[in-house]
Amino acid sequence: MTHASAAASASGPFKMDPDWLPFHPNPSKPTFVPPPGAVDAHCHVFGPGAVFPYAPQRKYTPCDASKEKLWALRDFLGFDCNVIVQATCHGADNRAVVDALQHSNGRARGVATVEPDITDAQLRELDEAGVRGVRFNFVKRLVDVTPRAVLRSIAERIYPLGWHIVIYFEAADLPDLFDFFSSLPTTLVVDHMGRPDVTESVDGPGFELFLKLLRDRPNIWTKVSCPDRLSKSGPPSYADVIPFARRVVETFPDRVLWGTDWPHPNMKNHMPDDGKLVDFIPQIATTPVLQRKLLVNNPLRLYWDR
Ligand code: 0GY
Repeated sequence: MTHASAAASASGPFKMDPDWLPFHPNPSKPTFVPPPGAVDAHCHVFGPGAVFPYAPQRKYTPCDASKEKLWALRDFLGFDCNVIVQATCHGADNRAVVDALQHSNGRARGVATVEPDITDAQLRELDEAGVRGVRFNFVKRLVDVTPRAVLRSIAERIYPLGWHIVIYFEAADLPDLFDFFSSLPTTLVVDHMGRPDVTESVDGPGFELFLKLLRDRPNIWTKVSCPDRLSKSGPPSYADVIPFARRVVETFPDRVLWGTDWPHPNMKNHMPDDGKLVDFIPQIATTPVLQRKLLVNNPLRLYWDR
């Protein structure tokens, strides 16, 4: 796969942030071959800004990252399907995700961001396009805080559709959010293992609280994704993240998902090689049975049950 990073910029009236790192121009071919039907269950599309404008309230302006580039990466890495998660730079305007879903030949599902005043007809349209969840974001550098009462009202609206809620927060905020998450009615999917501090012990109190959340609540899943965001030891092996992800995969094998996080928004110290991220998978899911659950059975159950 080749696409010049020089071509990776925002389009239309948008200029990507000066410190923005574009996605890897030429990822390596992974050694690990994903099982047939494998799903990249966390990735994004950005714009193109000329067609799908970035939101006025966004906290960053990325490079464009089109659905065509995402499909090319999917094929190159040996995956069959994608779950495209609405990125905060598009606010609650889900048109770029919906467009990608509608052009995926059924090989993509989506997670949207919605406002509480969305109508039932609009929710049904998203569902018909392939949306199966909404995302609640608690990371303050990405979004302004939405009151919990508003989030709860959205949760109650989407529950009858059988959708789930993807939640993104940082480990330091979990004590405050724990009871709120426990009280939500739907399946929840925690992004990136709740962003643990991997300089702490995998048996330490911070990660134990996260494990307790999943132990206490069988409706809570997690993505064992983004070693590149969590690691202090760095690429290409992200060795310090392995014990955390492996613990989660082995303890909750039927409630884990994996994703590339392409095009890797807001990476500041390096841009991961997507091929190396795929080679991380057998380090954390060490048997073919665990790999099949992580990459095929679990995402199919959550996103392709209809
Ligand atoms: C991720 C992580 C990030 C960004 C977003 O929607 C987003 O803007 O999710 C981040 O900056 O940590 O999961 O893509």
